[in-house]
Amino acid sequence: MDKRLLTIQDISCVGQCSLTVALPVISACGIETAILPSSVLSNHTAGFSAWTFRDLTDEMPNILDRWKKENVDFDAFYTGYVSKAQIPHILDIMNQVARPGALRIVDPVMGDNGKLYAGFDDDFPMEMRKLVNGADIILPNMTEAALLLGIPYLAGIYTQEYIEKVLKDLYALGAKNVVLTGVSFEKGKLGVACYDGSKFDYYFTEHLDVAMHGTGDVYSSSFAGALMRGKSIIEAASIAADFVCESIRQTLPDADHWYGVKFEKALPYLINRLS
Ligand code: PXL
Repeated sequence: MDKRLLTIQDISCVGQCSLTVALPVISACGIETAILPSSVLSNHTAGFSAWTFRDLTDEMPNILDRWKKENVDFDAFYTGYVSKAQIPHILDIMNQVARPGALRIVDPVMGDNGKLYAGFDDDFPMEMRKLVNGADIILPNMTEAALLLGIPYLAGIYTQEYIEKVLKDLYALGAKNVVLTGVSFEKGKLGVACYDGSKFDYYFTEHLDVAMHGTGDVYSSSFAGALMRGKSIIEAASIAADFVCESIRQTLPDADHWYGVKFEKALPYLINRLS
């Protein structure tokens, strides 16, 4: 049977993030992608002056009920930007409409550059731990790692010893695999560190020194798509890193394009890497 993935995150109508990234990217990987919108915003919250927000928590149990009656189930769940109140509903969904061996891929979307995104309270990271515990793979950036662990956020270049301690501490929160993004051991190189409880894996790319929104969602979506296509965790983590770089390269010529990356133009590259 072909694989079917459910992704749970917001619809930011404009802004090249969350579901407007996950749906096209994972579909382009050849994987049937079902969506559960956690909320609808006019645009994302990082850089626009304001936004509208419609919470959809109340629909979650209704939708789950329908799916159970229709025998709808999934091979994988991939969660992104969600709220505190949604976490128990998401756990219900993962428990009740899973095919045998279904994967739980959790991007603990909470913040970037050392700060929580607007709209999340300081107690959110403790709730997010409930999604992390029991996940097959978590994909935090360095900010989200610090928030989950309750440690200060450090920017810049890290020692291997520091990164491996962070990976072990994240693993101890109950995730079977940790894929940590935004890792750098030397100037000019940026990448990802993976830990499965016994061994560490690394992959680095050229550090394109520009800050662009939505790259975390482009990363996690392409990781999920590649993993569902049968790639190993380190292969999927590497393909996703290269796809983000290619998306940034496609965006650089347009200096006015500030709110996201032009991942659409990089999709042929991603498809090529998977074939
Ligand atoms: O890219 C993460 C993200 C997702 N959804 C919303 C956001 C952000 C980042 O700011 O605001 C609504």
